[in-house]
Amino acid sequence: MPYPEAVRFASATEADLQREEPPVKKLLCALALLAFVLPVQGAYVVRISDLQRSPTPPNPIRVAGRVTSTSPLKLNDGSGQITIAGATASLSDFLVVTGNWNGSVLTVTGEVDYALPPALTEMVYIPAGAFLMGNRGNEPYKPAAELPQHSVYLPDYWIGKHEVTRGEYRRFIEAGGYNNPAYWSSAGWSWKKTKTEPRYWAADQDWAASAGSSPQPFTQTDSHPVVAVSYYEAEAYCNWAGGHLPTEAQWEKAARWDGTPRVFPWGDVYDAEKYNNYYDHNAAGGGYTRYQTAPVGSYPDDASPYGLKDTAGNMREWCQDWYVSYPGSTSPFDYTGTYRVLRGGHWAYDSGVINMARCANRTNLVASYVAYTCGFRFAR
Ligand SMILES: [Ca+2]
Ligand SMILES: [Ca+2]
Repeated sequence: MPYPEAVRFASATEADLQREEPPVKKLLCALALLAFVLPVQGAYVVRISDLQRSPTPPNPIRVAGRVTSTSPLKLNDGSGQITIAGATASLSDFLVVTGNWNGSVLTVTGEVDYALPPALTEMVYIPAGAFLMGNRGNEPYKPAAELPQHSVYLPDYWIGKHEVTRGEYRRFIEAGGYNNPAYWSSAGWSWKKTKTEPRYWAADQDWAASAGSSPQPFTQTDSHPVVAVSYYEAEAYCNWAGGHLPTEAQWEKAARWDGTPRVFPWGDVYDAEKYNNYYDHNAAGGGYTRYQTAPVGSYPDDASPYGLKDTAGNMREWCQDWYVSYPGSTSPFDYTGTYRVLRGGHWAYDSGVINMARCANRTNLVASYVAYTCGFRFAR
């Protein structure tokens, strides 16, 4: 086994791993995703995307990637995808397989390793089951894009309790992931070009001054959310960390479901003081100086029934879906290939502040969009 900490998901909970792993071990685990670029005895280790450029490596070869389809089995490493024969796995499993490549299919001949390093962040387990997605119809705003409310069944999954922090994103950068095309989609890699870090990465910022107001300088710590990441930068981090962006359905269920859907994470009544937005006066969010993010989890009331923090405010969050109307919509639309969805409100001024804090709210942007209101959450 090339992966000292290879973990089959069912054998340990994320919480167990978080509790029991000493920091050095956790670091080793985080680096496990990088291990497949190192030679493994008896098989050439090949990046999936390289199979398109160099289609006939000597067999057997060893590849790693995430399962994006189970029938046929397809592995994706963030920049390429191949079909696998002779093995089965579940959607989103991270696999390392050894086999023979014939130019279009890899037939597994060796063992199948499941390798998921512990997440860098605390993860919340959401059990399988159906929930009601979309606007309840009696909410203070009823955009057509949120209708109709409909039942969605989701298999169980894990989602970050917090938005991804600067400290976590720094690990990705320092491990070389930001500059490794293996973790980027081809569109993301061509967008990134020479960038070496997200915009507004410097700790000291003054977004009030840059917006033409009186200065309101503040310092972003490692506990503050990473800001101004494009969809591509969020996606690459998730690939490196062995997971993915939440789907809209995963995000919404975790943000509001309590047997019935809440309008806001804390309940049905709006309160600007419960979450980090432009009008609250919580000291963690700057008090009366409005132009700043807050360390994740600073607002105890911005908590969903499952325990997720900051789904109403702080950063709005990229989801992996294209922006498409719900089944049965009377105003159908389909922005597949154009707009990605974001969920939740954010810290900055927006005239739709109450509207955006609702769990059913959907906003959308092109994947390359960079703004200091946009962050993300990690799921697997
Ligand atoms: Ca605020
Ligand atoms: Ca948020």
